[in-house]
Amino acid sequence: MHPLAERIQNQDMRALARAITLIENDDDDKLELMSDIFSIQKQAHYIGITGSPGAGKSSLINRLLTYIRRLDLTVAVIAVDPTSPFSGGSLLGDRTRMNQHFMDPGIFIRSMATRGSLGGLARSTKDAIRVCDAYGYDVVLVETVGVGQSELDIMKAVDTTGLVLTPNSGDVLQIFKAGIMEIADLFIINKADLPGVGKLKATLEEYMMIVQPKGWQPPIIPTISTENQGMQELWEKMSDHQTYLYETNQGRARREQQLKLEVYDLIREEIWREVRTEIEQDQRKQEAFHNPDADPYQLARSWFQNWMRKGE
Ligand SMILES: Nc1nc2c(ncn2[C@@H]2O[C@H](COP(=O)(O)OP(=O)(O)OP(=O)(O)O)[C@@H](O)[C@H]2O)c(=O)[nH]1
Ligand SMILES: [Mg+2]
Repeated sequence: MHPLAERIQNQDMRALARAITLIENDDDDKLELMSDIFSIQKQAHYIGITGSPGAGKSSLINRLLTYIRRLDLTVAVIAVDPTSPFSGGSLLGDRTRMNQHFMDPGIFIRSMATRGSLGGLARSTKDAIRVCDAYGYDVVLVETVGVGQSELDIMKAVDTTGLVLTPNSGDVLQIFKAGIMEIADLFIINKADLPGVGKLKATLEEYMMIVQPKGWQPPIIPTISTENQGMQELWEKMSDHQTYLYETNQGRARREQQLKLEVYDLIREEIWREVRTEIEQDQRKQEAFHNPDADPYQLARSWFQNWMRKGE
């Protein structure tokens, strides 16, 4: 077993942090580590919290953490790419908001910024979630700003996705266009102290009438993070969704689909890693890039076939 995996199994928090760094850096022994991590995987509930910048995701998570801890469950929080231009410097804000939790050994908080990695942001995040799971956390919460494809992909890798909306912000249409509505398992109307809650609720209900989801009906939960309101209902609905996933055929089908996508992704990453390494180490191939008239289709095809033949 990979030494880091063994230490993580023994709840060594420094090993946990090291492993996530190794994942971020796309280290050579990442796959070996992850395979070992997978073999010690526990049964954490993976929860994604997404929504527009400033919707109150971090404030909400902060309150939820307190609530979950009172139930004697342990929690890891992964804040994805908080330095992106979309959420400008909110890590500092998150630190202040979640500060009270830093001394609690039942809570682990970590941010990730891994745009450059081979498998992409979603891949690295999923690996980081698994490492937290192997460590033994009961719940793994992931915060992302719901823009871009990679954020969408992250949400496909968790069990339960909560979409945070705010009344009167007019972000529903944008979120709708970005395809985020479809992946939401829970609609959270945060800042429910502001006017417009009823209207937003009606819009969401209308939306659900049109799409008519089979099986799970996403509940609409109003919350006021600043006043610590709605956390009990939110947590209950999250738990209900986890039960749904494990006890129904639709839930099982969804997990099977996730497994398939993940295997495809990993194969793609593996092939790309190998082919790219070979091309980068081949002087003659590198020279071919200097020719401005080179046919990219022809190069890609012949080099790929080249690489395939080598494996025979
Ligand atoms: N009125 C009101 N304000 C809130 C509520 N929840 C959060 N806020 C405020 O909204 C602002 C943004 O909160 P954050 O928790 O940083 O939002 P976020 O979604 O994590 O933001 P990013 O990570 O930057 O995308 C802060 O000023 C919060 O105090 C709420 O329920 N009601
Ligand atoms: Mg935040």
